Amino acid sequence: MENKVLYVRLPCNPIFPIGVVYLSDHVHKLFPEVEQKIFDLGAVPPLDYGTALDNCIDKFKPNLLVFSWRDIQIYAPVGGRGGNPLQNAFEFYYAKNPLIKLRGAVGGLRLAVSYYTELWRNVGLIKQALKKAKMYRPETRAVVGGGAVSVFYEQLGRSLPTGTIVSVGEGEVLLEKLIQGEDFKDQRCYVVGETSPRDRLIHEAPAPIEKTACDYDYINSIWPEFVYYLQDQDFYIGVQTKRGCPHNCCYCVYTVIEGKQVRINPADEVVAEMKQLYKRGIRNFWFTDAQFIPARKYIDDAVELLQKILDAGMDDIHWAAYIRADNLTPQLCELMAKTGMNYFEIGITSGSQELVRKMRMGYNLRVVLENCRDLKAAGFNDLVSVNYSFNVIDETYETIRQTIAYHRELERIFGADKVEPAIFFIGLQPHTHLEDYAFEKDILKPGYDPMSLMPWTARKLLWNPEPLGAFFGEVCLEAWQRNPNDFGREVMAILEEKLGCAELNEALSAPITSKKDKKQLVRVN
Ligand code: B12
Ligand code: SF4
Repeated sequence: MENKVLYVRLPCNPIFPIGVVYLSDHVHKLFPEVEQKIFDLGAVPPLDYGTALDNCIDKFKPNLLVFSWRDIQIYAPVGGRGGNPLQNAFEFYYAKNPLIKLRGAVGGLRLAVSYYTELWRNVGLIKQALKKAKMYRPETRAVVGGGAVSVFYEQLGRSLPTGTIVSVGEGEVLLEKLIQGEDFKDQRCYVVGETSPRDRLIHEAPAPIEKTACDYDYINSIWPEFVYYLQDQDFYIGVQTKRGCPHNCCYCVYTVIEGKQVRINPADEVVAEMKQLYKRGIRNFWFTDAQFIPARKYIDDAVELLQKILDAGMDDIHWAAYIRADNLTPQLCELMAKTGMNYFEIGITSGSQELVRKMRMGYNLRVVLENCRDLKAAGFNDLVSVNYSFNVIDETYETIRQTIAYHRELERIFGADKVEPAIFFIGLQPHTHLEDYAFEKDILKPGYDPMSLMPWTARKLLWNPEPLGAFFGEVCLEAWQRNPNDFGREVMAILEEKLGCAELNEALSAPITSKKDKKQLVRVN
């Protein structure tokens, strides 16, 4: 019997399901005879998930179920699906007022319930779909992948049905092999109940495939609900321009999952893909790369792409991306402004060069400032989100003062209303340098469950260790109390009131003082 592939994007906030779109496009280009369908639970009301999925399987009768699971970790300084997770956790851990502590406990409990409910619900949907599909085609297989699965592949396998294939990273080649009925053991995956994840599976390099423009006419034919995402004029549709990141930031696992080898999608193909969306009325694009300009050697590729976007006549678009602002030139800045970049996120994590070095981020903060000045001079006048994560490694009152000095300088460059400090606390992820550090410092023991939301584990995973943990806890609580709608700026203001602000030059210099520092630097290089 012929192969029929059903892509199920598991429930998610309304983010364009670019992962399943690219996978189905890839499969179609290789096997045009294979019938495919995309079913996006992100566009279905929660009460209808089960019935809608059953109906879809009844009609389509697939023999390969491809489940895409995007996100699991919910710690963010913003309202999440079950409330504001960071606020609840901090109220519970740090509030002195017993009523606020109680509110945090109740909120935290609500959150934990919603977190575990979501996990169980997604696993339940996978089981339900597999059972249903097997009624029509007993040979049906389920394969799960996506961002969340790539991070938590070892843990998620425990609750999935026997025989489910759990995939890490890009899924194109694995799907090719499954469709051809070939052996797929060499792929970055394992089969629940049959094989265990290989040691260092996550560190294996992804397959070097060259991406071509996604064929959106075809996508529309297998996913009629696609138009749902075209209706909202403010919506940013994902377009990937490259894969991989050569950096080593201590808390990031994506440099491993996507690999350190940067693979550029040809600019003509990216533009051809954007043009199809443009013709359908899309004017907002999110370049979903881990980093849009991962290193200086990719500046020319970014220039080529942006120039080709202009040449294609798409001069009324907006775009956003994660930008390593240490890799800009005046020419690139000009193109960025001209092509309509109206939002970007810089993840410098700290404004102290010394800490940036210790966290292995590879940023030169002085260069970032110079480039930001170029960007402003080129006419960029929109919003910049600067991601800070306090208290990652060796934070002191002095390094906090330096971060404030750095942030104030960014405000002088772009305007205080244009620079949004996004205060994140790192959610510890497996297979990162930070996890090794936590083992070394005895903060976590090998074998801990990185997905646990039990208060005693979550307290360690939501990275805010003592001696400064309680201090940051109190600062954040005060910020939520004073101005919950402008949390990041309020945190900066309170920190400055309490600690003052360093000289900018202190923030930008990172003296190597000890042997230990030197050793660390060698390891970074
Ligand atoms: C760009 C991005 C964003 C942008 C998205 C913009 C947009 N309009 O698309 C923004 C900034 C908005 C964002 C926000 C968030 N993000 Co984000 N984001 C990313 C990033 C960098 C790229 C995602 C992407 O689109 N990649 C390109 C597409 C093509 O790849 P893909 O979807 O992963 O699909 C490929 C593979 O995963 C695989 N695959 C996918 N599905 C399947 C299924 C099967 C069966 C198989 C075999 C393979 C497979 O094949 C696909 C093609 O190669 C990733 C990290 C990363 N480098 O991937 C984090 C990431 C997805 N984000 C993450 C998170 C947590 C969030 C937030 C929830 C953060 C927060 N706490 O607020 C928010 C909220 C998102 C929401 N749902 O509301 C996590 C999710 C995992 C987790 N820890 O739970 C990631 C993985 C980062 C991380 N390391 O933790 N994000
Ligand atoms: S630059 Fe970004 S994607 Fe690359 S390793 Fe650092 S945090 Fe990860």
